[in-house]
Amino acid sequence: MEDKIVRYGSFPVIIFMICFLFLNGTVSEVYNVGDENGWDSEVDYASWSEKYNFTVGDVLEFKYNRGQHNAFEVTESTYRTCDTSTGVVSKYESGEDKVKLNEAKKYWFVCNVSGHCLGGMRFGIDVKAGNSSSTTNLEPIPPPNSGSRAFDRWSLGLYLFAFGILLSLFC
Ligand SMILES: [Cu+2]
Repeated sequence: MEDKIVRYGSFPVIIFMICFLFLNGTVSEVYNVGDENGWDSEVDYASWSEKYNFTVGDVLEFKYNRGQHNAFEVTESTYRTCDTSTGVVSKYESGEDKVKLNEAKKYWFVCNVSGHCLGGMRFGIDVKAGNSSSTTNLEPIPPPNSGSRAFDRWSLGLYLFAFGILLSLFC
C-alpha cells in the first residue's frame, strides 16, 4: 500500500521534471532591446548587446514612440557608416517591433532617424545556433559550455526527482 503511494505520488513530479528539461532546452527568449530603457537615444546599445547570448528562435522587441524612432536591420558596413542609402535588409517602424532571429548569423540594427545612428542607436549581435537544433547544426565542435549546462540540467533534474520522492513519502 505504502509502495503504491510512493509510486503514484512521484509520478507527476517526474512528468514535471521531464517537461522542464525539455522546455529549458527549446524555449525561445524575447529580449526587450535596451531593457527598461527601450529603444531610445542616449542608451548604450553596445553594452546592452553584449549582456546576452542570442540563439536562433529568439525575438528582439524594439519599443519606442512611433515616429520618433525606427529600427532598420542593415548590413555591417551600413551599421558602421550609418549611411542607409544602401544596405538596408528590413525596416521596422511600428513602435513595437518584434524581430525574430531566424538565422545563425550576425545581425546589425540602427535607428534611421537623422543623427540617431551616429548618436549611438545601433548595435550588432551574433546569433548562435541553439543547442536544440542539433540535427541541423553543422558545427563539428559543440560550444564549450554545453557540457556543464547539460550537467546542471541533469543535477537539477536529480534534485527534483529526489524532492519528489521525499514529498511522496511524507504525503
Ligand atoms: Cu532613433
